[in-house]
Amino acid sequence: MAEARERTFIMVKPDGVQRGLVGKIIKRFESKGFKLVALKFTWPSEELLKKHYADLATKPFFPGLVKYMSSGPVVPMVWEGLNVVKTGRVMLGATNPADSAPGTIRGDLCIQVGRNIIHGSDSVESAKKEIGLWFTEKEVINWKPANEGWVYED
Ligand code: DAT
Ligand code: MG
Repeated sequence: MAEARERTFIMVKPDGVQRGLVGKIIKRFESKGFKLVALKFTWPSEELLKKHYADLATKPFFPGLVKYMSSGPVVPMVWEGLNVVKTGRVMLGATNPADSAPGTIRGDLCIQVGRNIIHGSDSVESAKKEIGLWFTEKEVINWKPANEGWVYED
């Protein structure tokens, strides 16, 4: 299924790591049926985060955002599957956890916008940009999970 090869960039932010939520977050994407194709544990530089959030550079919260995001290790990942960018955003919930529906990751696991534990690409285009920023081509793995035929129709 060619459409099932869409990819998104998901990252557990420093507060998600410090709070021990990495496994829980990975589990949600795994249980859904999405395929993990890249993952690392890394303490990101301010330089990388400024590139990652370049679109928000003029926002008043930008300096605080970069400081928070570079305050500890994070878990960047690439997940693959049908409509994974859009569905991934739905699974994350609204940017501000005060507006995130219960049942979403942010709705269930955090309270404030400046500590919202997880990042997810907002379009296929930004996913491509973000994946290229955080991973080399070799680090993104093409593989076929044993259960794939049971997740998708023929
Ligand atoms: P999202 O992470 O849902 O894609 P975004 O791209 O608009 O949201 O913003 C990136 C991050 O910046 C967001 O996850 C948390 C932070 N942020 C956004 N709006 C903010 C605000 N008004 N005050 C503080 N932090 C904010
Ligand atoms: Mg965003």
